[in-house]
Amino acid sequence: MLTRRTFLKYTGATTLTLFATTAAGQRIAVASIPGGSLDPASVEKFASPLLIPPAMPRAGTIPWRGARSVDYYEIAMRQFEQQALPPPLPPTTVWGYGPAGSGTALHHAPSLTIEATAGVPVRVRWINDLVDADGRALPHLLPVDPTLHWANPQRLPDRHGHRSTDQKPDFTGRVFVPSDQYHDPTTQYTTYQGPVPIVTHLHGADGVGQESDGYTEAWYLPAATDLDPDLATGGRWYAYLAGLVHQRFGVAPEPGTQTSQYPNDNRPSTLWFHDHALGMTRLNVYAGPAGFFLLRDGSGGDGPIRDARTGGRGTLPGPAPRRTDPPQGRPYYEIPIAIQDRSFNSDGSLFYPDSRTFFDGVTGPWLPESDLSPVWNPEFFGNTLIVNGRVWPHLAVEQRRYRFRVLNGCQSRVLLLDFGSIPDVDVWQIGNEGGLLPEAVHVTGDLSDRVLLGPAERADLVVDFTDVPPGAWVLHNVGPDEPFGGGEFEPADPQTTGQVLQFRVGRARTPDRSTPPQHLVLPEIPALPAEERVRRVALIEAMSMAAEEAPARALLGVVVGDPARPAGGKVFVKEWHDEVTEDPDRGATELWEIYNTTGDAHPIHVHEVAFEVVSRQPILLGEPGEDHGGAEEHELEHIGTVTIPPDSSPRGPEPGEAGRKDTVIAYPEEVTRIRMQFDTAGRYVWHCHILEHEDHEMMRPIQVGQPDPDQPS
Ligand SMILES: [Cu+2]
Repeated sequence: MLTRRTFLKYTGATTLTLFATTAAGQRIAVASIPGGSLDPASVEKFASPLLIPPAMPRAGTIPWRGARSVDYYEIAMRQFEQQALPPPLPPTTVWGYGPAGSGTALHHAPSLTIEATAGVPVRVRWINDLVDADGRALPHLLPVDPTLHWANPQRLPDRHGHRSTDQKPDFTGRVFVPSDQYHDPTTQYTTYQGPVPIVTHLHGADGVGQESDGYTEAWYLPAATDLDPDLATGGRWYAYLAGLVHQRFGVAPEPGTQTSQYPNDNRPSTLWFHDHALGMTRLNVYAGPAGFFLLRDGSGGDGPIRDARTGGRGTLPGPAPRRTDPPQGRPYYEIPIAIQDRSFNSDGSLFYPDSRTFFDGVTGPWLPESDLSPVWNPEFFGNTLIVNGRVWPHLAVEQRRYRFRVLNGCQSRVLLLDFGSIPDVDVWQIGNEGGLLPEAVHVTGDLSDRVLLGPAERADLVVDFTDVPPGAWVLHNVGPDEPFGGGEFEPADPQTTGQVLQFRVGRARTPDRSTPPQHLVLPEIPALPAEERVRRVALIEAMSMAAEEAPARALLGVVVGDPARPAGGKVFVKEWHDEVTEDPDRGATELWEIYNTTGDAHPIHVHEVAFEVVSRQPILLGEPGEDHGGAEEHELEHIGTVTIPPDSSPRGPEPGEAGRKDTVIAYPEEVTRIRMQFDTAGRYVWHCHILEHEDHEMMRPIQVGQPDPDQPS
């Protein structure tokens, strides 16, 4: 038997308030998902039109060696109000990205789309403009738990008395209280109320330099007028990476900003950008900042696509919004669709839990009296779905083909999109995170009308409404309102999170010249070189020693020894601050075996690469044996073993996982194998994209090539 300390099994603790158990032991939904004071059932559905984000205006172009020029953007993150809920419900205060020169007129959450061209680098000056009208720093919209390994701009000391950013503060001798009860810093501590650390990562940027990747410890505060001089204005890696930007691109460091240059060397694909600050990504992203970054080839397309009927050029549905479009826009047949989950209060404000009690009813004691953080929740499921920033919108479509680039931008939620209630719709998946698939996958023919998307995954879909009768039809979500494990589960509440978007189908107004997806011949994708080494890593969930069935942290680790041998491989926990263990040589191709020892599926994302999904295989989990050999080199516990049963065999990737990906679902009690080539030297990360997990601390550094002697230790 496994002890709770070693391998976690979710037992439904997250859903005690939601489900009752029948006599036969089956769970049945009894209530909607808890959330803010706004009852999601009271929100009128499909009242607002879907916002199709226009293209982000450039600040200019810059001559650049080798390339024709660089597309240059200045993008500020600001706080503003947005009508996320349908009127007359009140607007919501959110954060979002927008052009720095336009106030907040062009700000939105998610933001306007960056349109990029392969081979033409994009340079962005990202500005932390979370300040009020007088330039004073704004506090976070949401409760920041100060007990995680997080940005920590106050440099609160750790348990060794060491004062630094990017560490886990020690609150010995103090007790957690909500901010409105906080009055005595010698005996109490509370949520962080100071200026907000941010750093932007372009998710899916392959071959990006470390100086531009948005390293999680390279956050920065706004250049506010009232900054406390005791605060660090940037994270541990901020100055070093800003120095590299200066060297490589000639852009001098400037407080409150981050300059990134994306080479756009990867295949045409659907990328997105979002915040990545250490230990607070879940909160920063929930507040709104995210946007699409669409990379196209030099002709505005996706590489050489042919029509099998003629052998000539094939065409995908379009156009998408362009920078040159008139302000009122045009008819668009290529539309990005970001699906996110949020809960609201009746005043329109975003709801996010301000206490761990919300998650599983545990009432403490909290750190430092136990191992439980007072505010962090192990997962979060919003009780509404927003699409491109609006709750349950509608989209008027014609009886023709559309291209939808769908992003799961949720916190913890795995989506299982279901087209099954749209009569005679024909759906094909043509791409994923890494660009077009080698061949189109027939979703309505071969995949039971369903598309599975873990957090941060993308699906490029051609949806053909040609034969759909005029009328209003709903795209459903039948994924779970709780952690996804890949097996049987209760689908999302059909009244709320079970609905995504309504299509209002009308007659075609223009001829459809796009190639029917069954006739598409998509570009070949060269296979990666054979791997030079196999690296074994682990996904781990640590349970609290203080409370029953209460997850305390999500973690990564390493596996030592070959799990295919009878003795199995030993699993060791690695925390964020532990020495780097994932250290590929520059240019090396590696096969990573990701051993999931937890009870849930985790969407695993690796920065800087586009990988191949190779296979998955069941594993057996075991308790640590008597032999602790090998433990000396790993400071933390040997928490268990993983073994590949001799009678099991690997299975290949799912149809939508062909080609290249940057995020992959690792199922419980399985090893997931991915192959990737690390082309660019520097410091990056790999992590779970369940944002609550990533923050505490299911994330580890990657060091590609030799570390620079000048880089932070
Ligand atoms: Cu996870």
